[in-house]
Amino acid sequence: MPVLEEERDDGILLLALNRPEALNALNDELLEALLDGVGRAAHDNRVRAVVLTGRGRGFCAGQDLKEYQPDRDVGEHLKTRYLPLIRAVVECPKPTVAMVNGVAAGAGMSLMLACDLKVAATTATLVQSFVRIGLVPDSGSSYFLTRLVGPSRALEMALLGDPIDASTAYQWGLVNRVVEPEILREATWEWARRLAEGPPLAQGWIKRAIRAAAHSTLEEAMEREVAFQVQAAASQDHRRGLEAFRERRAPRFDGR
Ligand code: LHQ
Repeated sequence: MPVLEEERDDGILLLALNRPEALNALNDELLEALLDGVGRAAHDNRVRAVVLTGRGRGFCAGQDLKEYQPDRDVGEHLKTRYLPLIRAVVECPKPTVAMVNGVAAGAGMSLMLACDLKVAATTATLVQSFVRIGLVPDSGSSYFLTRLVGPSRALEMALLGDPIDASTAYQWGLVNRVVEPEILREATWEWARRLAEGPPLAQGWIKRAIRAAAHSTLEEAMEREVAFQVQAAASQDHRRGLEAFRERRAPRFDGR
């Protein structure tokens, strides 16, 4: 069985971590498959939205601690595998959705946080488990967490290492939507389908603008908005959007 399963449904690409016996912990093979999968999705015109999920009862338990040896060069491991993966998800021009079916721990939570939208099952939990094994948040967790929940809650999660349930994650703004496990796929698909029908060029610029705004001044953000808007306004998708609005019908976007 492949450690990463791929399913395609029109413009939606599902990447499913498939090591359920280890709650989809990340070993070298899975890390490589994920980086390859997200990288290919970025360049494949048929892919218009990417959904990440886990098979079995977990989303992702972070680094596989059974395969990991502490005498290994951790810095090198992070820099050559984890950081490129987080960058690839954040910089992917297609919208990414985490379908959080179960526990997301350590770098598994970082991976979830790197996605643009998060739909969680009521049974999902999030845990900054690093401190429990004497480590510190990595793979973007300190960055994403602090921006999403503020330093006080970020410190609570990172220092205590206690799991939070899906409803707390929703109240704190760590996930966008919480649904019963039976309808997790349906609810995720509702959004993924809409994203896959959206204007790809504008979506890419929206991602870049919002991500960059987190560390920009108002002036810098507005300048960036102008630059992206000039390009968006010159697109065929924009003309199609306007026509559809005037004719009171749904637009068809194709990324030109
Ligand atoms: C696992 C794992 C796992 C292997 C559950 N590995 N088998 C990057 C690079 C370099 C240095 C290190 O750091 C990093 C980044 C990181 O991600 S560090 C953080 C690594 N992850 C963790 O510390 C989480 C470890 N796991 C847990 O704390 C718990 O398993 C959680 C809270 C995720 C789930 O708890 P439970 O629901 O009670 O499940 P469980 O503990 O019974 O696990 C089920 C099985 O999955 C079990 O195997 P077994 O054969 O006994 O049934 C676990 O051993 C296995 N598993 N996480 N990371």
